[in-house]
Amino acid sequence: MKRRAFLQGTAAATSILSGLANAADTQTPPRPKARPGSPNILLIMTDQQRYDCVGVNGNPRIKTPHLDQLAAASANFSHCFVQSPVCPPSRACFFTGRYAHAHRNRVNYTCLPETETLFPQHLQAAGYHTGLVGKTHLYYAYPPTPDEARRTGFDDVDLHDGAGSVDEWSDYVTWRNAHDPQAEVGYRTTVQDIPERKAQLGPKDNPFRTLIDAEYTDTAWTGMRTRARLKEYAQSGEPFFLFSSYWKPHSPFEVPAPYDSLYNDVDIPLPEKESLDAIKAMPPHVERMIRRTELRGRPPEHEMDRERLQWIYRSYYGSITHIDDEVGATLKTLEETGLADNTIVIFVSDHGDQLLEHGMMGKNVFFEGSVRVPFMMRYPGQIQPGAYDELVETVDLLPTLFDYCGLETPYHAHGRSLAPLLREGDDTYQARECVFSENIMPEVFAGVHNYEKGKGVFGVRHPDAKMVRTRRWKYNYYPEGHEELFDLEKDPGERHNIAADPAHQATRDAMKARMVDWLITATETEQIAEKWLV
Ligand SMILES: [Ca+2]
Repeated sequence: MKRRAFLQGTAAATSILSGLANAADTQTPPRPKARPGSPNILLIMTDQQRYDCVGVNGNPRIKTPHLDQLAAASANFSHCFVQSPVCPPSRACFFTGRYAHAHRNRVNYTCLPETETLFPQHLQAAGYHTGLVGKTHLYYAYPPTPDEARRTGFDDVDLHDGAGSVDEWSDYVTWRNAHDPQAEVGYRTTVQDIPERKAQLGPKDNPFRTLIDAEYTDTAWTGMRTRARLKEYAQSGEPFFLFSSYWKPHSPFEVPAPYDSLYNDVDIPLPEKESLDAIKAMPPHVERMIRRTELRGRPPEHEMDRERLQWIYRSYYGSITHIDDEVGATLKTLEETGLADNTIVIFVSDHGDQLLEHGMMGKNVFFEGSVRVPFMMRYPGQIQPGAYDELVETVDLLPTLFDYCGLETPYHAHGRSLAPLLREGDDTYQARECVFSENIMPEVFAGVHNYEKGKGVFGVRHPDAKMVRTRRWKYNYYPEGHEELFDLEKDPGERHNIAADPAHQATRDAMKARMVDWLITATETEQIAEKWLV
């Protein structure tokens, strides 16, 4: 090496090393400038909100005026399906653009492999500033601390992953302890949990009312912190991605005044009562999910008192209206700060809630109540507003956003960009013929942990179940050959399993072939290198 070149090399090496040392000191790796004109992204997510629990989605009773207004200016999708009907697996699908069997974060409170890259990390690398407010349920390591949230790609973290056991790492709980004059009231406590209050409940009093004032709830805090971040970002002028993630309307259905009484005079239609015979006729994996409370020695959920169920519906609706008010205030802030025109706003939920359809509460199953979610996306001038009934998957969000940001979609992502569909005059979008979902329905939900490898729990094998759905048909496969086939045109309530009906064998076989095709091809890009070693 010539001396001059050696010196230059040494200087460059010293400069790189000092850069690395500085980066290590400040914890902020050097970041490139974002492309001029890059759009901002505001992703608003609720937890466990059904598709049909937004007014504009055909529900005449629920009050969601701000979401209805957002939908009118957005592409509002009627057939968006989550790729796994439970929090962390579903969220990991949104954030990696990959199916759950590929990213392998399969059940609650398990962790994402560190080989998976989440889209805030990609956006950081493209010069974006990133922020989280509320719940992530995404982590490489447990517990879910604010530092762990930073590691998943968020520069600014206001964390509330709270589900009781993780409250010690919640920024919301810390904030409430400092500000709420009634901080001693448990944030999931409802009036029915307090014997003297329960005794005073009249027929028009909601037993799910929380004693916390609305302004100190996690819903209000999430809205408030979202708006504070938007104001900061408007000042900085950097392009941003902000994840505004509400914990509600997730059970246990606590709801503050005045939202607790908003639906007092409304009789919300309840699902018909499921018979034990009908539940026993379902695949054993689904039956166990529905009857899991009995396995814990509690009363059967499917026999829940109808009046209690009516209050649950009123409380669930009340929580959604509360979120709607916060979303309305947030959209107003977006206007007032001048950010609205260059910000993509997405509203979506991570999965639904059965709300006693088919005899069960919660999710984890493939019925429409669990897998179909509200999904709307607004981007003034770029997205043609309207009702879209195409079948879409939540893994499509990542490539869609990357399309709008002018970024290359990561090689390992599985979704397809919706941008050509949403662009006026572009007919290049290839509609999906079917959508997929998958889930391990773990024994932890049954409250029993005596899983035996290869044998399951009480003789039911640990079920990794799969769903494939076209416009008309839904086919579900469970271990050891258990199947369901529903004709959604004739049987939208999914009450008649026709998988064994001789008249429908050709359809069943065709759906099963779709499922197998998906399983053997969904991750194929991971096996193909740009240059083959031959
Ligand atoms: Ca969830």
